[in-house]
Amino acid sequence: MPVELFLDLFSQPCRSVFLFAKANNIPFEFKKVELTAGEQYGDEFGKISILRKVPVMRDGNFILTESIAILMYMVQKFTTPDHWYPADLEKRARVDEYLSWQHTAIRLHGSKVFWFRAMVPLITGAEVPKEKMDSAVEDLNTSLKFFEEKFLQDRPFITGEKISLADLVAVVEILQPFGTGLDLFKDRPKLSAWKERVKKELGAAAFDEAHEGILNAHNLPQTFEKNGMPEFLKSKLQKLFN
Ligand SMILES: N[C@@H](CCC(=O)N[C@@H](CS)C(=O)NCC(=O)O)C(=O)O
Repeated sequence: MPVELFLDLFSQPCRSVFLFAKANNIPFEFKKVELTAGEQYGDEFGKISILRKVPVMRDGNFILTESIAILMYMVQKFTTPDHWYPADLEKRARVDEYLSWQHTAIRLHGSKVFWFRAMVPLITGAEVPKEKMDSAVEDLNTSLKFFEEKFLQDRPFITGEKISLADLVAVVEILQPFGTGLDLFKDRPKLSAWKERVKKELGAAAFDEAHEGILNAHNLPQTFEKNGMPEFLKSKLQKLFN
């Protein structure tokens, strides 16, 4: 029986799990959890995870949350090529270093910029004040500078010549704020060339499939017109940014 992956491709960690499974020909059943419709708070999903976040993986009776844990589980379970999570001590440590850093850097700041540019105006009907927006973009720019100068340097990929989990997790996070029309690649030729290499390694078709929703984030208003604006998003917004 294939593993079941509970996903919404609007979510960065879901895209990393999805793309990893695709790139490694891991058979899986795609269980859609529509976040904008609040399906993560329904009874059905509550039986899968009381954390009420995606991604979640179910392999037989074994249920696993947290994208990084899911990726590492798949690495071992499906014995994927070494470069994803190298056995070499120092290379593996580089992957671990990036995966540990990114939560409170690119993920945090990129998500904030995504919310400020795409979600807040939809939920509140008002733009985020300029100083708040500028400060969020500045934090993201600082993280991207660290990404280029410390993690990528002049290598094709974070650990060297080959793609790893670190590149995968990085690219899906960077594309989240990019999806709001903020061209983060414009004056960053190194970052841009790296993104194209990562896309090629993951497979352009799967990459485009995974990012189709987020790269059309301008269609979110229509989604909410269809589904209505869920209450949970309003309270989530308050908790996140007040
Ligand atoms: N650390 C978790 C983060 C999971 C997470 O935050 N998922 C978000 C989407 S990106 C979610 O499901 N949000 C639903 C909600 O908070 O209502 C991971 O890497 O899997």
